Amino acid sequence: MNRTFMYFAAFTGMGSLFVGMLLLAALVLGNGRPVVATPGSSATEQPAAPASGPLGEITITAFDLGFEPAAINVDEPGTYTVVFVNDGGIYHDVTFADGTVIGAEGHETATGEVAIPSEGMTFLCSVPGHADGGMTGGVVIAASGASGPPAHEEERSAEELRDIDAATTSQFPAETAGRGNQILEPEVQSDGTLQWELTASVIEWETEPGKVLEAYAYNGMVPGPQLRAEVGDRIRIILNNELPVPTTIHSHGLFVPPDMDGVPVISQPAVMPGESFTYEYTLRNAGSHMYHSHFMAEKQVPMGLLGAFVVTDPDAVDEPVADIDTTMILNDGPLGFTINGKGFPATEPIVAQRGQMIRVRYMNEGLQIHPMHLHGMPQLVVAKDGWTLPTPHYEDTVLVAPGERIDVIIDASEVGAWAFHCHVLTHADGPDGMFGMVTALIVEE
Ligand SMILES: [Cu+2]
Repeated sequence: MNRTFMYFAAFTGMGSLFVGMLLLAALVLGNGRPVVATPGSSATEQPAAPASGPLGEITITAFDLGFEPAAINVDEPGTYTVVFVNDGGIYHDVTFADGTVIGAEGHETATGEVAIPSEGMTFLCSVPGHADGGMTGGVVIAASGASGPPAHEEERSAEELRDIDAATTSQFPAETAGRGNQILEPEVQSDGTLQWELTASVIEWETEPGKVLEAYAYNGMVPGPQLRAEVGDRIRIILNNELPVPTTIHSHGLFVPPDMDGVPVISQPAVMPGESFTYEYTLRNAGSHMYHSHFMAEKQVPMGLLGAFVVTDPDAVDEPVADIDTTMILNDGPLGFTINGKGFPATEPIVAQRGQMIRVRYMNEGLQIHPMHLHGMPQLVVAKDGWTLPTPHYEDTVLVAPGERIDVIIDASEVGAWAFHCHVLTHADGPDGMFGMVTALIVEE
């Protein structure tokens, strides 16, 4: 894959540039070190701290998604009052490494206390995905020198910033264990029914090199197996639940009978651990669809219980022609910001020959919007939620909201390696360079 990297090296400057912007912002906005000695009138006893009352005040401002300042110096260990200003639009918290949590709804402020030990302490936002998105920081004791939390961008030289960014990007596409979204061929029954068996279980999933996380998976992969069939097919999905919790499967975007819709109580009982449930119906509408858990979905889907369900119509007259047909399943949450279950540099590039037409089926199974931006070539938007658009149109940044599927056609006209990433920049770039929702389109001559 050396050749891939050589192409890709051409745009490694993107990460450095963004980190440079962060550094500049930190220098401009960094409002000194807001540590002011105050009498400890409202002190509570903190056994871990050498002093009995707050030594001063630390102000941490949260935004979507980061902390300002992210690196805080205090003069000595001890208890500090923390003023947590949430300038973001959604709930954030500051969770210190000792378990102290101070949270606030959007545009609100909360106050608490934290005992900073002599070695300093890191903090993050505990809302799933936010730490990966950049909401991390640390408090260091100024007098203690080099010990303490990892260095932050303010403390790194330009050469270090360049090298840290390059160290990640040069691994692309990095090897990791497991590959999701693999096509699962159905077992064709004697009556013609296409049958798939999906077993939900807890697995360990490597999202980036060395980053192994607990995940929920169908058939041991995240995303689950890709199902493909045609309009008019009779299909059967047997769900086996080997999770320690109930689950169900909802077929997202498909016409189904109400008792096959996968919503607990409304359409079926929840499928308990050790139980199975069979979904069976005839496919009535083509398009890029999905299947996913509909039980405590805010946890189970980000944890990995999701997959692509692509239905084609052999009689369609308006179907765009494509040489390469690929799905890009977007997710965010406990597994980080991922494309097809992996974060950069473990994402897979799309490789095409010049002149080939590529169909990308975006599917957003996450909790956040992801505007997917391709460098070098426009994207022709041809379908939304499985429905072909009467008038396709070009975009260079295609917004994919949670639950949406957007199909695009890319004419691979420009030879080279082109960055392909979510343009919520905190989903794609951070203090250590590019990560998360970044991949590349490589067009070969
Ligand atoms: Cu995004």
